This record gives sequence, structure tokens and C-alpha cells, in this order.
Amino acid sequence: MCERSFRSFGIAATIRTDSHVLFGPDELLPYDGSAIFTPDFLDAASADQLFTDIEATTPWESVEIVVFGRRVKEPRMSAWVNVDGRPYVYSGTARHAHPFTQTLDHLRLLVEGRTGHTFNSALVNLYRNGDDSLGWHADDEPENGREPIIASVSFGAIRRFDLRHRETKETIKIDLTSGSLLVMSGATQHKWVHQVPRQRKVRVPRINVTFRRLI
Ligand SMILES: O=C(O)CCC(=O)C(=O)O
Ligand SMILES: [Mn+2]
Repeated sequence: MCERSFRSFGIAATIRTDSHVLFGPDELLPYDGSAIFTPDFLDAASADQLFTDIEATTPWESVEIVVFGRRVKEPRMSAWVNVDGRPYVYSGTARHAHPFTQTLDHLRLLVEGRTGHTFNSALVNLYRNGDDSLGWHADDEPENGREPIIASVSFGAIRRFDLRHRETKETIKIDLTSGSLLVMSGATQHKWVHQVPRQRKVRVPRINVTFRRLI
């Protein structure tokens, strides 16, 4: 039994929360939501190709947001993509929508096929190196719906992803590998916050695409 969970987990060596293997091979959260990790969603060659294509074809923007009343630049590049041209509003910023490129549309179909859910938007992030990061937050904007399903695909550098429960403060840490898929759903955005911390030793870029469904 133990051996089965271990093998189906696939990336046991990079998971630092061994006890959570008990809750299911791919389920990272012990309670109050779901975060299902699929490390082998894409093979290495496809992930490399998608990285190159998304990096070249995305209209990257460096965005200013308001934090505690001050305007600061986000420590990463990003682009908001939506099928209907709808903007996305967060942290005092309204993101202009870009259309899906052929590659992002292809990726969207793959994610929809795997998850059984449909998505009409994506936030595409480029972490140029380990100095780039994303602070603690939840994707709990009203336009994501009450219990949003957020499907996140990673390419390039392996970066850490942390989930922290808002009340118990329990923290789950995982390495998001190239070609992996992480699907957060249920109460996750209400009960947990997540971050991609700075990792100074990382010198290569990472791209992350989070598919969402604006309502
Ligand atoms: O880069 C990641 O893995 C997370 C991205 C994320 O949380 C977001 O775009 O809201
Ligand atoms: Mn997020």
C-alpha cells in the first residue's frame, strides 16, 4: 500500500510533505480544498517546445500594482489572456486581455481533456530567474466564481510552490517541475493562500500558465 502510493506519486523525492502521501497519490492538501499534482502531464520534449513557443509569442508586460498604498512593479512578467477580451482586475490593476495564441489554445485543449473542465482565460507568468517571485495570495477574485478550478501548467526551471492554510498555518511545499499540472479546486482559494517564493540559486527562467474560468 505504502509502496503503491509512493510509486504513483511519481516525484516522491521532490515532495517534502511525506505525511500527505497518505491522503492520496496526487492530492497535496490534507483538508479544506484540493490541489491535485500531476508531474508527468507533458513529456519533456513537449514541455521544452511549449516553453520556447510561449516565451516567444506572449506579449509580456511588466505590471505595476498597488501594495499598501504604494505603486510597485511585480517581480515577474505576465500576460492576461481571455477568449472574449475581458479584462482581469486584481490588486488595483485592470489587465488588458490578449487573445489566445494557437499554442495557448492547444495547451488549453490538453488541460481541458485531462481535467474535464473548460477554461476561458489564462494568466501567463514568466519568472526570469530565481529573483522573480509571486507573494502569498489566493485566486479569490469574485469573477473566478465561488469555488474556482485553477489549472496550472509549468515549464522550464523547477520552482517551489507553497500552500499555507489561512487558520492552521499548515504549509505544504512542493517543487513544480517542467511539464507538470497542478489543479486547485473546491475551498482551496478560500482556505489556503499560495506563493512562488524567491529562490536566489535559480538562474534559468520558468513559465507558468494558470487556466481559469471567468464567470
Ligand atoms: O507560478 C505559479 O506556479 C503560480 C501562479 C499563480 O499563482 C497565479 O498566477 O495566480
Ligand atoms: Mn495564484
